[in-house]
Amino acid sequence: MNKLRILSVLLSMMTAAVLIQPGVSAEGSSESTSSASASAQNTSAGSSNAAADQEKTTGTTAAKETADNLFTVTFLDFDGNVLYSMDVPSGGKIDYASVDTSSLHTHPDIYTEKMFYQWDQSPEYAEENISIRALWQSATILLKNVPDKRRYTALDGSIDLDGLEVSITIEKQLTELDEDGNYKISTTTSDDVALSCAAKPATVQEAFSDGNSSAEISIYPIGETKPLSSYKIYYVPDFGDVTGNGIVDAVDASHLLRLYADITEDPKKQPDDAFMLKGDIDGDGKITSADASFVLKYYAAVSADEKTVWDDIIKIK
Ligand SMILES: [Ca+2]
Repeated sequence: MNKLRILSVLLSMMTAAVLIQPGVSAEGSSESTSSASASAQNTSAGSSNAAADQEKTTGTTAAKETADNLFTVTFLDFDGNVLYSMDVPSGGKIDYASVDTSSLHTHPDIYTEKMFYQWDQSPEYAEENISIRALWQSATILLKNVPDKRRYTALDGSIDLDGLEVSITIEKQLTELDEDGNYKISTTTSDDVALSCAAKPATVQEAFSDGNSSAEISIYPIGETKPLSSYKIYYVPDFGDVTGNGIVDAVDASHLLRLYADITEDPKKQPDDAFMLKGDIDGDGKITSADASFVLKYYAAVSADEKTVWDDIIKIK
């Protein structure tokens, strides 16, 4: 049912807001039920004959005998098709609460939830035959940015969600019409829902537990079973060791500088992806002197304190 709990929560909050409006409220409607049937009984009591039959007859059937005083209230779905109709005695309260709008609750796709929002009009009493149309509200969750960090140099810690951007757009059909005669739509977007998401696997250890050097991380709204999106991360234990001799030192820095000069001269010398994972230190997609500088910085820091890790030098992406 609830594919996207965040959406459901938001939508139910909005629905609660709608429900306290006069004429649409559940309380108001239950009042209207008793008032309508009271009015139906009054009608039958008012007819001069059949006083004896009256006791055996329900208020509703009694009302139907006086068809002149009965109005049809037709409830339409979002597309204008009949959802439900009821006969209400003239002047009787319209029982909005008896209209089941649950069939209007759909998931057009896994990112979107659509449901009943309000009626285009909500007269309290039946004074004519009337069609009342359902207006919708929808919530769409959108992943704008996956987390920044793609490369991990150690197997400890959690998957870093920094940079994750998720937004929820809420659209509501209003009762007012635009110039073309369509219901106006209000749109609000909320961007502060990134904290409602979780990564699976959640830790670096788990992600690379199969021994591979790349892994797929999925982003889920918390409590949901369908991911919003997924992205690839890499385990790069030899980060910065571009010469591949097991240590990161000044030789790696000069190797990067030489490569930078070579690429500048001949762009075809662009290194492969595997090299870029460990050599493009700042993650800008290019090998430049900046990468060489970071390697030197790391080398100097490790020489001074062997506990230095790459994340002390630069936030690796
Ligand atoms: Ca770079």
